[in-house]
Amino acid sequence: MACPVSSNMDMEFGPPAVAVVRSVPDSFDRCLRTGPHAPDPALARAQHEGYRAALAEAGVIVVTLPADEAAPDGCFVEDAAVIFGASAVITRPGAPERRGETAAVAAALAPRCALTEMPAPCRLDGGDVLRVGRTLLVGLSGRTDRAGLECLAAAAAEAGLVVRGVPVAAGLHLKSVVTFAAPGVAVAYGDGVDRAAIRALGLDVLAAPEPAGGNVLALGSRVLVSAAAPRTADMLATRGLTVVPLELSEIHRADGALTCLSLRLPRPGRWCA
Ligand code: CIR
Repeated sequence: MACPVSSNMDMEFGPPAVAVVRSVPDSFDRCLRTGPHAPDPALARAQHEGYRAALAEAGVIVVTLPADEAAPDGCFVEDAAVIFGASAVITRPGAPERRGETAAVAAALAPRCALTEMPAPCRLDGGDVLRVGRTLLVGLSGRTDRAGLECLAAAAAEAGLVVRGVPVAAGLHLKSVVTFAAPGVAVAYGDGVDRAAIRALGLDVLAAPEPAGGNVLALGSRVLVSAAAPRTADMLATRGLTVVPLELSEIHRADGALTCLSLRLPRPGRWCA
């Protein structure tokens, strides 16, 4: 179902047509992480299955790439590309350990989008790119630098999109702490990102009460929310959204969340979160 547009847009928001995901490897317990507890790969795999099922229930075609044991963080496909619609950029991930993940993602996207590859020394993770209409807000984080932003901006301009930068003072990525929830509405956790930059996109910014509430995945009138953020879920439900809670404990242990587990391709003429 398409939803009304918000103010900076001349395209309608809607759920994605297709989501590309990648299975969780047995090596997931060797992922990059900042917390003390390694994730359990088997439980993470079950949670990943729940995520795929939630996408499918929302009418999204789910394309699942096989796990690669040499890529412990490979299930976080969002970081490997930025999709504009008919075209996409394959990123140069900010963490050197993750650069081997992009080839499989590029191969999966090649039949669906015209691809360009971000050259060295640019660094950019897709988790730092928040799309709202024709604007891409790019987080300047520990993973994404100014050169990555400028490289993305050049490719985005060809797709009719504009790029703006915003410093990320806390959190792994921009979308670790702020995401689009519904037309006109974003959720943000903490003060690591200047909310004026989000409001400048024409969005109201709702304060997420829990850290896991800063990353939700908007799928039309439905929104996926971590089960670790029940108050954020209630807040979004009072806005009339259909909230789908998902268990993600092992994904969070790897510093991941909802958006980073998929690459979403919009329906023709629409944009998606
Ligand atoms: C990493 O540190 O790169 C992974 N363990 C987590 C990546 C999460 N990706 C994302 O939020 N876009």
